[in-house]
Amino acid sequence: MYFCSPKDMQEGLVIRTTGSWYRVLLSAPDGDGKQLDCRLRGNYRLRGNKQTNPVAVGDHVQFELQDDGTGVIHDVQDRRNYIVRRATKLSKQTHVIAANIDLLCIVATLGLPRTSTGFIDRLLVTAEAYHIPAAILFNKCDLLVDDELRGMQQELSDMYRSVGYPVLEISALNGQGLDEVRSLIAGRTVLFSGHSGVGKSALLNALCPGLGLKVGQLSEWSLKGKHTTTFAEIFPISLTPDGGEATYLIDTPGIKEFGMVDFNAQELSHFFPEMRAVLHDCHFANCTHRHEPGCAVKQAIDDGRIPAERYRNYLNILDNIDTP
Ligand SMILES: Nc1nc2c(ncn2[C@@H]2O[C@H](COP(=O)(O)OP(=O)(O)O)[C@@H](O)[C@H]2O)c(=O)[nH]1
Ligand SMILES: [Mg+2]
Ligand SMILES: [Zn+2]
Repeated sequence: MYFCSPKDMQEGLVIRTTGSWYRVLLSAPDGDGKQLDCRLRGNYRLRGNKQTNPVAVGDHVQFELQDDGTGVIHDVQDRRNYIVRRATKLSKQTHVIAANIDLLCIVATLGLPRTSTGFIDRLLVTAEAYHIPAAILFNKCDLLVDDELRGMQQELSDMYRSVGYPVLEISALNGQGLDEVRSLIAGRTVLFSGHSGVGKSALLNALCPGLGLKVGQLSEWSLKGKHTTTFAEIFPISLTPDGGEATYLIDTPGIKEFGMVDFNAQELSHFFPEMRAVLHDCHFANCTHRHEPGCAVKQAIDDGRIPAERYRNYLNILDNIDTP
């Protein structure tokens, strides 16, 4: 039996997990980029038994430094949010992929390849369900060469801004909007998601030239190279040449697309902020906003307060829930 005084405890961020080892980045100001490997205290108890892994990438932990230079994790801070994967299709157990995500950046393109609003809305709904703030980056804006295309882009951007999401029109190729992306992500832990080919790798390279990601590869962007893990990993990057405040990129080589939350038909409209704002005025408390009388959501669509396209995508997702 021994007692550990608080001064022996240090704090850090879990950036990689392999088996029973956790790579921890020490918190500033003592940290200064220092990393060490930690194990979990032997008698560490899982909170509940629904999750297979007690510590995940993105967790803030308290650890005690050992004589051999490794650490022992004593405590894991409560998570602001986390994304999970089911251990198996039918299993109730879930594996936490990453925790404490500050921002989901959805990278989308009007063309080459076209990203549908249905796809964007599914990602937004998932982010809402996970309590992760989301932003949309429309890349390849250098390809908007005529008024018609520019008009289409404007309409799309306006629609998502009107329902409350930050939208940036950018080009990884010519640098348009990249300063805005830098301010959006600076100092935060960010997950990038979007179809293959929209320019995620090109964008990250443009933001942080040292990364050297392969562009034009079919596979999902991945920072690994050095390691061959299929687990999620966090990469501290610097957006300024002088190596200022770190930004953390989450790489999830194992998952094709950010997604996979189970929700029921009743909950779905709560994940559309513009519907959430009015649905308490629906006549029926369990309104699905399809055809019920006295529906405040349908009224808001008629009044132009809810974009018809968002509502169409809502109905599509609802149909998929009803007939999985
Ligand atoms: N015109 C244009 N092409 C881009 C832009 N960003 C990426 N690309 C091209 O789009 C293709 C796919 O880019 P990549 O970064 O590999 O996409 P990822 O699959 O999302 O990582 C490559 O041929 C890039 O050169 C952009 O802003 N404008
Ligand atoms: Mg890529
Ligand atoms: Zn309704």
